[in-house]
Amino acid sequence: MTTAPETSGNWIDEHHNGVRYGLKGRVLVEEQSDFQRITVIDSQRYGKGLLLDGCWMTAEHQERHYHESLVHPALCTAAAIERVLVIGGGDGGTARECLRHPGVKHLDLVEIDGRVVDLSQEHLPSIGGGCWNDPRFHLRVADGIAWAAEAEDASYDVVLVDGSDPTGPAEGLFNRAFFSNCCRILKPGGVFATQSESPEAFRQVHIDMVKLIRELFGHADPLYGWVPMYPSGWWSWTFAAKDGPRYLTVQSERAAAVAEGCAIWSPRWQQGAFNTIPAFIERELNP
Ligand code: SPD
Repeated sequence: MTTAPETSGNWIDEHHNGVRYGLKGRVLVEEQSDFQRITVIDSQRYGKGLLLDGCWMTAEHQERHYHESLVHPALCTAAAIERVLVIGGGDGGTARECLRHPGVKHLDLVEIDGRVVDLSQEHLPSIGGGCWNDPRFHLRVADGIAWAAEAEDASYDVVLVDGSDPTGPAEGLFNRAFFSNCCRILKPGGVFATQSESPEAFRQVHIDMVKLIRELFGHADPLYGWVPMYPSGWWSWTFAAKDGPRYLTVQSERAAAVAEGCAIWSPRWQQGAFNTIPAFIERELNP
């Protein structure tokens, strides 16, 4: 194994609850948009990366942990996948993974901050890949909370929430009103998924989210994986459906269409990731 030589540059850290999570690199862009502070960096270990309000969002050489974990468990298990809604996800990584599924015919990506899209396209083009020019892809620079509130009942097969942490512009992506609308706009047989924070660094937020989503949809379970630069590195995504825990059963034809191009996700990985629920969380969720 070779180790990259130490380069000059500064430590760029996310600070959370008395711990810092950092990469060595240099800042390429630092700006205040209408919604948040956006930082684009070039790091020694993971290539170019993005922070919002000082929190890690993505980086070129580890983004697949996050995007594959959010997308394929939903896209491989929903009854149909023709119409997909992505709320947040302005770097394009979630849309890119969705559009690898040939069954997706129409994808709305609703991102509140157009500067996240512009800067991702300019500095992190590999993350969105071909999504920006895919005829199935529709970029809506708009508030995802309002979009979900105004969308028609049963209008999407899959709803994915790729927001940031529950402070700042993403705060409203964690509450009852928002999740109720996500449930309402999901078609029968549809699957909902959201990033659901760290079971270690955001333990109570994580547990409260899973409980709330389960109450509203009827069925919801967290899946556990890793995003090395996020707080604690240990992360979760929560999947929900109204007609039973269909997100547990992978459709083999869908899986076959994407598995070879995945670095992390596979049907076996998915089964294991749902099963690695830590005992203390299982006790809280199933008292
Ligand atoms: N602490 C990070 C929470 C997850 C943020 N979403 C990442 C965006 C990647 N598309």
